[in-house]
Amino acid sequence: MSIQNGVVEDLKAFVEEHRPATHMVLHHITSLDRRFMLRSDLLDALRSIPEEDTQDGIPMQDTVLVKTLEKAQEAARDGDWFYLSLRVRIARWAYVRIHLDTLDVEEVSTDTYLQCMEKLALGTGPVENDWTLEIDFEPFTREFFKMRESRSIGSGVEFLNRRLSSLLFDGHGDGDRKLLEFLRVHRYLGQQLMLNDRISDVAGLRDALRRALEILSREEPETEWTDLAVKLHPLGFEVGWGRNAELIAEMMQNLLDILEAPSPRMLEQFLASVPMMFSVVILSPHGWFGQANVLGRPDTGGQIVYILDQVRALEREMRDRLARQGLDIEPRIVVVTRLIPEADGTSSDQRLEPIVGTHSATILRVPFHNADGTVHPHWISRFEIWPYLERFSFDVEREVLAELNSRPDLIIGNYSDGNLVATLLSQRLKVTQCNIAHALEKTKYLYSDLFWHENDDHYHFSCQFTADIIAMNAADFIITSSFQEIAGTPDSVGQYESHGAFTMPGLYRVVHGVDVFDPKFNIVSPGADSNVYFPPSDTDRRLPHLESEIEELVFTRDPGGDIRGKFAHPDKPLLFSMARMDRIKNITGLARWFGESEKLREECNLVLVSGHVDPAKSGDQEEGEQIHEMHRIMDEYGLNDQVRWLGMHLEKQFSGELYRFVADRKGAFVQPALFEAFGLTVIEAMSTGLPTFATCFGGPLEIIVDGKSGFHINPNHGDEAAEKMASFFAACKKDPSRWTTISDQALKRVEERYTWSRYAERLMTLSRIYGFWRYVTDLERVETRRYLEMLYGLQLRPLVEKMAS
Ligand code: UDP
Ligand code: LCN
Repeated sequence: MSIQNGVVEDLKAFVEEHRPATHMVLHHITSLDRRFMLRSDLLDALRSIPEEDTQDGIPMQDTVLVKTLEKAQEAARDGDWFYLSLRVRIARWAYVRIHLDTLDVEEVSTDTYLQCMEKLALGTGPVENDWTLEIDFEPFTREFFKMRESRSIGSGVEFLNRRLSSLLFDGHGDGDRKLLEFLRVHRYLGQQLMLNDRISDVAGLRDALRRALEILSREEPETEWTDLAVKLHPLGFEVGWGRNAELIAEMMQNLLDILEAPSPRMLEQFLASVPMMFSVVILSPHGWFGQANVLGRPDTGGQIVYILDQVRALEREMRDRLARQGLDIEPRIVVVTRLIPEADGTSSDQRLEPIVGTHSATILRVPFHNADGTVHPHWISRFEIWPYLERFSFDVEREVLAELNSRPDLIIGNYSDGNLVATLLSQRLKVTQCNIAHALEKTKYLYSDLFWHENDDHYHFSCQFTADIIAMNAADFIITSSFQEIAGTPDSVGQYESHGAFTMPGLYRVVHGVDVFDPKFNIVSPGADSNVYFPPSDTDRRLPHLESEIEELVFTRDPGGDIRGKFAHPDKPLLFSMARMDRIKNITGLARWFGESEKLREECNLVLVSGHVDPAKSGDQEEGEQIHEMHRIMDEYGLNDQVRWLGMHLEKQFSGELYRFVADRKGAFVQPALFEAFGLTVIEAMSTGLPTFATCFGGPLEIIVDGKSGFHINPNHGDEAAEKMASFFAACKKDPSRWTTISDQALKRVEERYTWSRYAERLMTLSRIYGFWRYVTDLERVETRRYLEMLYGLQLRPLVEKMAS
């Protein structure tokens, strides 16, 4: 019996046996008279059941009934039926309904449940002959391997390696022949690599490997390929096995071992060395992508920081690997974004911009075209760009091919728009596709699917969610920064998981959107640039010339212009926060908690780097509202001598030194967001040894081990968060080693898990394994591709056209 069925059966059994108790609990909930209930509403209702209410001596709260109801993510009432979507475990769902009179419990199918939600959302009765498109990917993936355990989610490549080694070499298949063919396809600009056609079968390959190993055993380990080529070439080997005799022998021995009896580790190690990554295209279409003066503009934040750091780390890794393989090839990385002619003093109007800190990576900017063929001159919000992307993908294809002189070996999409363009390009060029979401919008907004219609003119989620579903299913692999991004926590739904089943009434119903048990998901977390974010004790690398500038900015300069507030007691430790001034970042929330907490105000001063102090400087409606709110809070609580608000955007080197400035004074960092998809500032702060308090909703929950390498705070309970921070400062005052312990643990945590070098190593290994997987299993997946094309052509394109008209 599946876990889902087990839970439903237990519920049925309880209800049958304890009808009055069931009736009482349901009556308690439904008396709230709500059509839809969120998990939090249900939990509140369940917790308000009086403690004296018991069943067979057990408090009602502990019964199977209440425990099962606590698993509901949503509930809704339709006449006498009470519907529940139960998340019985991480990423495992069951849908049930309970009849409020007869107390019948029935498990219902996903589509029945979704249909009921549609009916309730639209406020219609059962509609005769109602036909709605159902999107269902399950039939296409039935044949594929899926993981079963929730703890395997996000470790797709390990699972795949195990499967691959057994599938390829189980003695029945022709795995070794496929491997031979795979080794023969590698070329670089017409130059054959690895094997030439002197080796025609597996027996020949084994024989050649043995003879080559014999030759190599007589050579000095450092002998270079160029000196060995005359001996190895006649056996059928080409350049690519290693720079010198030692490395070549190691790789050849590894292959012989694999042909004898493969293990997943060996296979991974071997594939990781195959020279197949020479050029990578990274897509981030929505623009303001540059290296100076672009961060802090609408829509640009961590994604740009992430990509620029990613490129530097990837290029280093690609160069190292190629050098190790004995290939004198300069790898190419091209970041593609849009060219914005009205660039407002930034470099966004330049076609090409070399990326600082790399040998040859570059930003390539391609303009958006209007329907009449003219170039669109201005920035466009990420919610509005759908009509431009198809044409953009064709223009990019041409420009990238010209720039690289060949197809890229890997295409990486970023965010919904980049992942859609990556899909179109990868399908046309037949290149491995990797997706990175950064933030999926669906979970950020309450009922963004069920009540999509209400906000579609503004957000165009009908386009965005359709594009997301298409891109997720098209990708060969998806990397995420955390586990929760894929499958949440025991209590909360993952960002990808929320695309498993949902409905957009009147548009379509998704019964199997994306399966988080698919091995395409891999957690590969980013890092913080170690040249910028390092601990204060690393004095040689510090930038002392910035010290007086920071001192002036934080303490001495008179308020006015971009600054509000000046500390009356500058000797107190600093509580620091830095983020874009979006509502969800909750910087205003933090100011309010601070204002309301006598204790916190007593212990520390608050420094905020966010938005603009002058609302006239903001061109963004949401930011403007937050700025006004911030002024109101500072007025209301009289915060001018305890809060320093710096309404400016800081350059990276400067902010690195600012984190250390705060650490020098035994301060702390706080990330108070209502939800944070990952949270680069959290690892930046931790990398500089700052004790960090960060939201428990989203990535920071995984980054920080609460109480050990930092602290979690609940943004919905600001008073508790303020108390936690105040107690920490008070404890540090009494015992300064408290600060050092947390600081050391923060440094250790990021060093172990969040570094760009580890990221680049994983990404390069993954791209080879998924490339190989695609090759040997013929993972073109024609059926899925055709289905995706239909969705694109018949669903997304009309939506986009409607939006443009
Ligand atoms: N940032 C910055 N200067 C600022 C504000 C932010 O350099 O004045 C950087 C910050 O250091 C971090 C990024 O912007 O690298 C924000 O990324 P995060 O993941 O925290 O949030 P996002 O803005 O992507 O939602
Ligand atoms: C977008 C976000 O919202 C952040 O949480 C991430 O850290 C950033 O992108 C980089 O992935």
